[in-house]
Amino acid sequence: MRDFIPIFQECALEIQKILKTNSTDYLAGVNPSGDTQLDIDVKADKIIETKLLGLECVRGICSEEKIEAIYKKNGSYLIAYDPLDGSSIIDSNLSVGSIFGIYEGDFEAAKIIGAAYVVYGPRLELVFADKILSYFIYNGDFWEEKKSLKLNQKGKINAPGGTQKDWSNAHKNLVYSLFEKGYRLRYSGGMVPDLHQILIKGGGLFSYPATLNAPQGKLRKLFEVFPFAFIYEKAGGEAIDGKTRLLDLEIKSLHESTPCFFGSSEEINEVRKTYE
Ligand code: AFP
Repeated sequence: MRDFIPIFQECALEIQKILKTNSTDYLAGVNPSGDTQLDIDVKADKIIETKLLGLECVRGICSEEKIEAIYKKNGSYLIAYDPLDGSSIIDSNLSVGSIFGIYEGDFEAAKIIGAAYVVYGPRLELVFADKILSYFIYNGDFWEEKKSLKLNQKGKINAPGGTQKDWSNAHKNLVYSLFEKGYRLRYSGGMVPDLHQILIKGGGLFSYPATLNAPQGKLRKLFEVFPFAFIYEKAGGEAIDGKTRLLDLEIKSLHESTPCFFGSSEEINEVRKTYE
């Protein structure tokens, strides 16, 4: 499994190059999840597809940018990925990311056995989880492994996603009650940097609830939610849809989304009290 680390690192370096040099113009179409597509979304997707399908151990891939999964005859791992998450904030030069989930058998939460994400920011960073969580920073020559990341029981960050006027009253109360307890707003609109920040600072809450305009939330189970749920649990945190553990959810179609909450135990308990 750790053989994927150098592969994800190679993808990260290639994608970082196109981020620095290519245009951030939108293409005419939308991807299968309904988001407008950028030229670099498609290029990043191709880089990852080529690398992953070239590996003997990979049996199939599916991407947020593709309607269907692609399968080969042999191999044992299935990889679901979001090649470039945060397309709508690239033009403002904020950090964006790539997200990977490694599955064995089927593209299902119960079958996830590893996950990773890359942060393209002022620095290039990779977090990889299988049985343990590993954290790497690229120093210009090679990837240096750093001390692993761990969530405390409680943090100070409140990162609430979604259109606020479309939040339920219960959700509004949850978000505002955290501010009243001293939590600080930290939200960029990129899932990767927002969740990375909570991990780096040791705790907090990221929420993307069901809203009036998105009753199933916005974030996709396979490409965004399950990989981060896996990583947060490995870091000692929790990840739920309000009531149920995200990694216990079923999935009916590749591009399905779900409400989701990621954080340290104390904040997730507040979410449970609100939603149960
Ligand atoms: P884009 O890829 O369209 O920019 O969406 C990013 C994203 O899927 C995720 O990275 C963010 O957490 C979430 O959307 C932000 O959504 P809101 O702008 O609705 O809060």
